[in-house]
Amino acid sequence: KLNYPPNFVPLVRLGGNAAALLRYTTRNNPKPHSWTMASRVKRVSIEGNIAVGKSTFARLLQSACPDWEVVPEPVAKWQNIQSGNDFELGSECTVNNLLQMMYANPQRWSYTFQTHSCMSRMRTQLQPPNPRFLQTQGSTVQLYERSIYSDRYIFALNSFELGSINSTEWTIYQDWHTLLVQEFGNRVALEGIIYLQAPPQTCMERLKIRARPEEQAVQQDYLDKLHAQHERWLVHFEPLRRAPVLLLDASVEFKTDLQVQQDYISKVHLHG
Ligand code: UDP
Ligand code: D5M
Ligand code: MG
Repeated sequence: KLNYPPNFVPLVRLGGNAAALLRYTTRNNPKPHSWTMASRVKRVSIEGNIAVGKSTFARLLQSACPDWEVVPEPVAKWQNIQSGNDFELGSECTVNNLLQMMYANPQRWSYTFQTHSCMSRMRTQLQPPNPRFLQTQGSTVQLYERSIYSDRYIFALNSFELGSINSTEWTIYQDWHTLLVQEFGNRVALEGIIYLQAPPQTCMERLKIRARPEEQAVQQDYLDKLHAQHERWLVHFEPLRRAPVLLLDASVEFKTDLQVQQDYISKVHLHG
């Protein structure tokens, strides 16, 4: 028998998101906001090529909009996969860097990487907002760096086109991805996308400045392909037109130029 707290009202008919959020707010706050307030969550993702400046832009938005919940990309988790931690049996804990394994041997590790990154993003997108960010008026905004959609329509697709995942793996990937999106549909749907667009050469320069060890072998050619995938997906792909895409020119130095920052932040506000 399920033991609901006294103020829990099952709202199953409102859908998964509603029920999950209510459970969350009920558990964390004995006097939850009215349901209609808590249910208005806007999920927005920042998309763009590797090293275009997504994390930098997310940090800018976080300081400009402190009431928005900015959820970072779980890249540190991919660099730190712990296995064999069954201490009771005395086995050693091994730490694997899946990001490095994928770049070192894409044929062997790309499918594994895609399953892991998509599951971690799915988990992120299903997270109800931290009560700290729940708004009593207007919408609660959750901002992600990339999404379960770019995982599929940019990276997994690209891996398949490059031959790093084979046609059997691609079929299996699409099968479970479609099922997850169908099942969790309204709990993961994006309300909008911010597309940071820049020539792949600029991304290569920034990738070198950042100097993440795992990415040392990344070639210009790979960023060119990812750029083409972004353009195909965010500029030309019909079904996405339902989620408005705000295109920002990331080739300019927005990290240091305060005027550009102000302009982009006001565009984000105008858009939303
Ligand atoms: N960067 C920069 N100018 C910009 C934006 C970013 O020099 O206008 C640098 C940033 O400091 C970092 C690198 O580019 O060293 C990649 O940025 P970030 O990690 O934000 O990129 P992401 O991979 O998250 O898109
Ligand atoms: O992305 C973080 C790093 O992770 C960068 O090297 C790209 C890689 N990445 C992220 N998602 C995927 C998927 N789904 N497949 C393959 N590689 C991926 P950054 O752009 O630096 O924030
Ligand atoms: Mg980043």
